Amino acid sequence: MTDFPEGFRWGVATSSYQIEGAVDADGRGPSIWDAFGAVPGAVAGGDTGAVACDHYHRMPEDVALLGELGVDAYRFSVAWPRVLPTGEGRVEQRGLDFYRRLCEELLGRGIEPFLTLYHWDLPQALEERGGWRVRDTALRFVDYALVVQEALGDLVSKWTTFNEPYVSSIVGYGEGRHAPGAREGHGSLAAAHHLLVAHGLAVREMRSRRPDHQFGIVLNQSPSVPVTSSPADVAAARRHDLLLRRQFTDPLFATRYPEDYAETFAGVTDASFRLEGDLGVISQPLDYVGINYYYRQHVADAPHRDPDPATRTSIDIGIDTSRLPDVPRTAMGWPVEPEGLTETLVGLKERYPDLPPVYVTENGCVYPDRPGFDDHERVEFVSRHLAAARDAMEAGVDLRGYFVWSFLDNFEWAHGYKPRFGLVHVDYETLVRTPRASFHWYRDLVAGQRTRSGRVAR
Ligand code: PNW
Repeated sequence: MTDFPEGFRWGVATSSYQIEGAVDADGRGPSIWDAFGAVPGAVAGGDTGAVACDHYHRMPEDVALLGELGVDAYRFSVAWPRVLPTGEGRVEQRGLDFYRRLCEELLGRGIEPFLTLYHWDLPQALEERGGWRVRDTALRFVDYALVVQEALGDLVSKWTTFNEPYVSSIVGYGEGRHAPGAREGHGSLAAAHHLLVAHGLAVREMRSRRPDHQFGIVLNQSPSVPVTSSPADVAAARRHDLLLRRQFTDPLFATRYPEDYAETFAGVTDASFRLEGDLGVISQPLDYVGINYYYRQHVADAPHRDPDPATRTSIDIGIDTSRLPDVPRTAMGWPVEPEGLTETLVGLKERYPDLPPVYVTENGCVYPDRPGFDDHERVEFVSRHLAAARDAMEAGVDLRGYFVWSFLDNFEWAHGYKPRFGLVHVDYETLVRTPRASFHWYRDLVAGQRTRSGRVAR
């Protein structure tokens, strides 16, 4: 492995609903994922996050494992319904205390907390008032963010507002594959916008209280590649790129709405959720942007499924993303294309010259387990993506760190527990944690890189 620069951050990532379990502990309120998990057929195997990895009760053991891994950064999320059980009003101190203890344990082992405020577990009470379709939820988010900053601001200085607003809005309110399971056009596009407004308002308020803190957002990004060079497929790939990326990145990093938005969503939305001044709020200067990269998107032109724009969902934009290239795939069925990470990072920098520094905040894979947890495919996957990240740095991208998804096997949303992304295997019967071969490999890699930077630093 080529060397990374001194100070490059090495981490692993998780999220609250995917690992914590303990959904009724210490006054936690229900989230949209608790409600969604109760809908028959919504999650594979009827799995729910009720127990998950029971991280809420096993946190010190898990942080000890992070210490063994030797990472210097841990990306996790705070569950809004643990802090404000109904999304607003009464603060649940026991929920905050858990995250305080987590941060103290991390710092005690020299691991910096990279805290995400929202990784998809909206308090159900707010969903019942419209969820992200309504602007009021953005205001409630700001209040929540300030409660957490006030409680943990002496321990945490890296604050990510949202993980993948695309998934919260378009997969949750458009495709319906995620909570809250809605299939809407206008509603899901309103959700996308309100998430961005919530981000901008929260950054503005949090920064005014703690100018010394660092603020960012995490976006899932990947190139949208047309399956042929025909004008129809090229246009389809551009529509897909708008849906997945530019409806978020243009407002965030260029203070504009994409010029092809109205045409792509004609009849689906009139964008009446946009208010005067929103772009100025959304485009707050950021200290970093996190990129989650898994695979490239391959897009072909296709007919709309619903001929009537008025009843169409936002994902029904005349595209087919099922035509995958003839390359090896992971057990998720995702094509392995590390060069897509280089293209993503370099492409972002080209489109947005003022892009803030970047972290790869998620990257990882699933393969079937074999006896002894010798997951050499994962080792190869991560090392090839690290090489691709290095290529992007050579090309001028200011990349500051890399986080493997994930530290532990966990609740993989609508897929339930079957896909295992962890460097650490979790036995869901006994909850015993067993490091895989990739854990030991990553530990050695990180140790080598950190010793090297240590030596350079002295
Ligand atoms: C990420 N989808 O994104 C998430 O941030 C993690 O929580 C998740 O476990 C990881 O990827 C692996 O899937 C996703 O469209 C992005 O279904 C998109 C989807 C799911 C997860």
